[in-house]
Amino acid sequence: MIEFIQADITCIPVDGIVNAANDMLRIGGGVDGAIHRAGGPGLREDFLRVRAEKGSCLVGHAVVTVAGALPAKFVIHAVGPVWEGGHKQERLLLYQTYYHSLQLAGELGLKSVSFPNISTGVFRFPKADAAVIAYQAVLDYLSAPESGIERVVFVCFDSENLQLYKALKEKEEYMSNLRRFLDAQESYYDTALDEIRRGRKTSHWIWYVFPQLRGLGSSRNAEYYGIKDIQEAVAYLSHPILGTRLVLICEALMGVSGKTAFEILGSPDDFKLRSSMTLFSGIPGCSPVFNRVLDQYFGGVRCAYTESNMARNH
Ligand code: AR6
Repeated sequence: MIEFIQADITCIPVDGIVNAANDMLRIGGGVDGAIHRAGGPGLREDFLRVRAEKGSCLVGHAVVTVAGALPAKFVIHAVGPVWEGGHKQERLLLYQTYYHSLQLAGELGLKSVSFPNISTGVFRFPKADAAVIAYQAVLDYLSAPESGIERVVFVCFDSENLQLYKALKEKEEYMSNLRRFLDAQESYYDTALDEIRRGRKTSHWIWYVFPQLRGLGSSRNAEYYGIKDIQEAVAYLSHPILGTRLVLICEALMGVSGKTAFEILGSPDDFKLRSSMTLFSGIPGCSPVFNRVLDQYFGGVRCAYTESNMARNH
């Protein structure tokens, strides 16, 4: 279960409180300062022990201490990324910060975990982006088979963050259905990228690496991996792992020279690529690479089925 409230995180009883720490494990201000003040000497002593032992913590990862006087068993000190404009993998790193914190909590056997809005204070991560990433990471983790966590609470300090999380609740169904792509790509994405880089697809992964609108094909895979509508396509592109990977493999396609889509992918996968690019190039604010693929491989001609169905369910 996912909850969101506006409160001081040090006052909410849970098994594990996640803290927004820094890579040098220096005790800072913001929520970090509040957690250390409320945790008192018990937390401080354990934190200094962990810092002496580890020295630092990588961005996207976390260290664990006892919680001292806080209403919790443990504090998970997670290091989010500093926002530097969005081109230094900040989105992926923030996703990993949440995901790794939950993995640690799961390993400790915790049932309930609270999060502040990591990186959105001194580290300047845009709040709306950060909320989508945090929510997606939690949904992905909770739907993983190894998850034993029953309750995640996003503790927002300000009302702006609270409103952002409330709005995401309505998109939860779309965001949680993306797990099917993560599972499939875990085994096949690297192979797919490698085949594209070598200019010849030799195995079967088209449905979940270049997703298309549902209804285009009638096979089990086409149905299962079919994108339901534009909202699901938007959620797919906003996913820090799935969206990044789609752009990356399209860039790899653009790096293949002197071959047609048919020569690289065969048929009908060349048409599936065109449908996928038609779908994703229609999402506002998307990467320009999808249109470039359409131009280079299809002379700019788009998939008519996809276009008309996108118009219908928009
Ligand atoms: N409870 C819940 N949320 C809080 C609280 C609180 N008591 N206090 C602040 N927030 P920040 P960062 C919110 O700056 O951006 C520290 O110095 C706050 O409104 O605490 O990840 C560390 O040592 C904001 O939305 O963390 C690092 O060096 C959110 O917590 C650095 O700051 C995060 O703001 C980490 O920066």
